[in-house]
Amino acid sequence: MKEKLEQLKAQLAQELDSAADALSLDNLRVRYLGKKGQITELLKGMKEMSAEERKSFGAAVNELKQHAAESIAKRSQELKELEIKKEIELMPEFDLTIPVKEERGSYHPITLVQRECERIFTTMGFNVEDYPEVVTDYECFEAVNVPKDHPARDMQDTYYLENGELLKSQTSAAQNAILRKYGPRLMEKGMPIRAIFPGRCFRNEATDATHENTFFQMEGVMVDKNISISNLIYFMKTMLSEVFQKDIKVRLRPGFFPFVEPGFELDISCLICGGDTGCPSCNHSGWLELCPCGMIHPEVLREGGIDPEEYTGFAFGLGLTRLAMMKYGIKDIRDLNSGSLKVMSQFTDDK
Ligand code: FA5
Repeated sequence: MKEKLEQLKAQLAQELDSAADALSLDNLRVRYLGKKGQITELLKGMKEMSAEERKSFGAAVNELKQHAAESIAKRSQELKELEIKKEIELMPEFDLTIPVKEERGSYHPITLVQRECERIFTTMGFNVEDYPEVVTDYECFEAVNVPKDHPARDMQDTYYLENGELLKSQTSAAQNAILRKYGPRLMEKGMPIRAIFPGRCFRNEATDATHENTFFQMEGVMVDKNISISNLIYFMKTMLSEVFQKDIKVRLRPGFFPFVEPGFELDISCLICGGDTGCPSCNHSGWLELCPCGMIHPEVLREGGIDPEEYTGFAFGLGLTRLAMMKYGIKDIRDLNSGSLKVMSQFTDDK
């Protein structure tokens, strides 16, 4: 029996050498160590042996079994390494010293100004909120004091969906949700509501150098006890001087929006023509409507669950796309949606 074990061991060594891939190695394992494998079969002959013989033979078979398992594992590892070596040899040669062609993309100018505005407002304690692009008539209009049939609806030619919902025509659509979200905290802890909510807006408009049918706004609200127009003017001034990093001419004039009282139009002097001559980028007026704003109408506060007798607040609707135009000197707003890499690649993100 001892010779039989030696013979099996030698035979295994030979077959292992010639097993050239994982499949033949697995077949080999089954032939030796499987339920009906040659080593397993050896144990079956032990029934006829004496107790003494059984003990020593059993130990020898177990030793062979362990040897076989280890040799198969070792061969499997060798085969894997051989496989990797082969793959490496087949790889095309490359020269590590050739300089890399650095063609990196850049962020879109609107993304850049949006991030800049978010940075400015978050340092002043504002939260940044996200809001869906498809909203209900209630969110976009009724909740902000624009009931059905109100003439102010004509100011925005809205895209309606077949299910009655609409593509957000103004970021004001999020005002009610924001007031409801932060209002309870305001009342419990006496903390102001301070939030900005940038978003894409859609209007069925004829396009020109300053009008697109798809553009970005960034709405902001602040509500607390004793908020006044001076707070509004302070935040608008801070935002503009931080964005432009230089003095720019600003004009505040009365403006009508049903969700604010009083309401203002905040225009900036056109930075394309300098504001003196007028150009297509400012509709030849020298001024660009940038950020209407005002004190939140009591009805809007009430609809948002806030008592207008106790609290006041301001809101603004910054035209982010127009801000990007002015900041980067882009003469025509349509270039921003053109998808032209030639135009966009001028604005590298160094943030
Ligand atoms: C509004 O949308 C109001 N919801 C803003 C507001 C919010 C007022 C809170 C008061 C309080 P308006 O339609 O004027 O207002 O748009 C606001 C700004 O968005 C404009 O000043 C302009 O900068 C930008 N904007 C409006 N329409 C377009 C357009 N078609 N293309 C590009 N920018 C636009």
